[in-house]
Amino acid sequence: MKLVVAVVQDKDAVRLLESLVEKGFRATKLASTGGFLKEGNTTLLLGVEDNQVNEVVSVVKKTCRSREQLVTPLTPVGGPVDSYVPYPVEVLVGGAAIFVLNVERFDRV
Ligand code: 2BA
Repeated sequence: MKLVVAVVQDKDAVRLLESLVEKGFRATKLASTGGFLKEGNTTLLLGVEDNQVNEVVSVVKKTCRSREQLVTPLTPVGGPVDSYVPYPVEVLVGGAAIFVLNVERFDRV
């Protein structure tokens, strides 16, 4: 058995969850925050059989898409604030970051 952990954008999360549940997968949705942007994203946990991992990954790939996001850098601490102009920079946020972990034991009681 494997645990698939997928970090996705909030905008794709509901559609992704619907597609996965429609295909019979069990999933848990967690509210998470990206370490870099410090904005909300969604982490899905799915316990699946080894032979189902590829199907889950392909549903994620089909449902989630990359988006450009503007980020305004913070004012440098201790630096000259009056001459600092915080130009927004574009960051490409991926469709999903997917991790596949081995599950040692799974119980449902
Ligand atoms: P964030 O950490 O908020 O990152 C959002 C996007 O910012 C990233 O998109 C990437 O394009 C950029 N970024 C992240 N760290 C950066 C850095 N040190 N320098 C420059 N740009 C950086 P993605 O790579 O698609 O990641 C989207 C979200 O997936 C991340 O949100 C994070 O929550 C999660 N994630 C991605 N890789 C991860 C990893 N190796 N471990 C844990 N979570 C990860």
